[in-house]
Order: sequence, then C-alpha cells, then structure tokens
Amino acid sequence: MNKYELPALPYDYDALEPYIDEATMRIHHDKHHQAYADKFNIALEKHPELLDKPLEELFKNLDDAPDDIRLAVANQGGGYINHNLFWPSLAPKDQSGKPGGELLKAIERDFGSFEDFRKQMSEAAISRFGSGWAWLVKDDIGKLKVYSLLNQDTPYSIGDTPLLPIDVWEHAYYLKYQNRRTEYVENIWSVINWKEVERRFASS
Ligand code: MN3
Repeated sequence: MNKYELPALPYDYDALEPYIDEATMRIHHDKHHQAYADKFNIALEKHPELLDKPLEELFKNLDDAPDDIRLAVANQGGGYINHNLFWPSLAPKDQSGKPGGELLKAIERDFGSFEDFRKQMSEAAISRFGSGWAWLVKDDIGKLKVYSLLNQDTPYSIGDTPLLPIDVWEHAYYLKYQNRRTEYVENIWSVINWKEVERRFASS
C-alpha cells in the first residue's frame, strides 16, 4: 500500500499566474511530485518498519536508514517532503509581499532587514549550481539562516527546521523562464504565502 499520497494543491493550477504558469504547475505537481511519492513508496516496501516513523524523523536521522534504501529515501523521499513544504509556501498574489509579527522581528534581528534577507535568499537560489533548493531555516538555537542544498537534501538532515523553500530545479521554471533562473527567483517573491511561513516559525 502507498502510505505517502500526493497532497492536492491548496489553490488552482493557474492561481500563481503570471509569476508561475499553469503548465509548469501541472507538470511539477502532477508528474514530478507524484513520481517522488511513487518511488518513495516503492523504496519503503522493502522496509515497512519505517512506515511507523514520523516522516521528519526519517530525515533527521538519515544515517540510520537501511543501506539499501538510504539513497532512495534521500532523493525520492526528500523530493516528496520538500514539495509538500513548497506548495503551501506559495499563494495567489493578494499577499502583503512581506512577513509580519514575530517572524519579521526575527528576520530583522538575524539579517538586518527584510530586504537584506530577501537579497541573501535570492543569491542562494540563483547561485545554487545544478539542481537544488534555497532554504530559510531556523536552527537548533532559534537563529534564522539562509542557504542552498543540492538535489533533494533537506534541512531536517542537518538539524534545522525548514521555514521557506525555493525550488530551483529547472523543472520548476524552465517552461516559462528557460535559462532565466534569476527572473524566476525575482518573481517568486510575489507569490510567497507569508502567513504559512509565519505559522511554521511560530510552531517550530
Ligand atoms: Mn521541484
């Protein structure tokens, strides 16, 4: 049986237009994310005992995963959990464009200003060589950090709590932006769901 299902998008496929186009959303969610879920479930069939573990625990202790599926957990499971975080991180453009409350205070404390944070995160996303993600995370002492990780690696595996991911695999932008990753990254700021990022910050 498949334990890990593809979650439905929390908005319509065309809801992020014109920043992220409908065709990209359909392929990214229905094909790419579905494939990560399917392959993750297939890997777990070999070790059904792992199905009882909370998903985040699996990634926090990736070294403990059985040798024969560790790579599949990292790549397919990572792809599954990272995209689960990604879709609710986005929302149609009726947002304020920046966070508020305690999250904004923490961003100003750790990055100087919201603009400085945004610049650092954009640079992390744009300069990630190859495929991967840029992340805003909270570390184990509550400090906010920005970095990028390769492929489907997750912040859980280095002891951090993910707050905001930006997918910079080509499949996230190539149909609309082709090689113009910088333009995609600039535009994604228009559709960040800050309420959700604030909720993650408050509950972590
Ligand atoms: Mn992706």
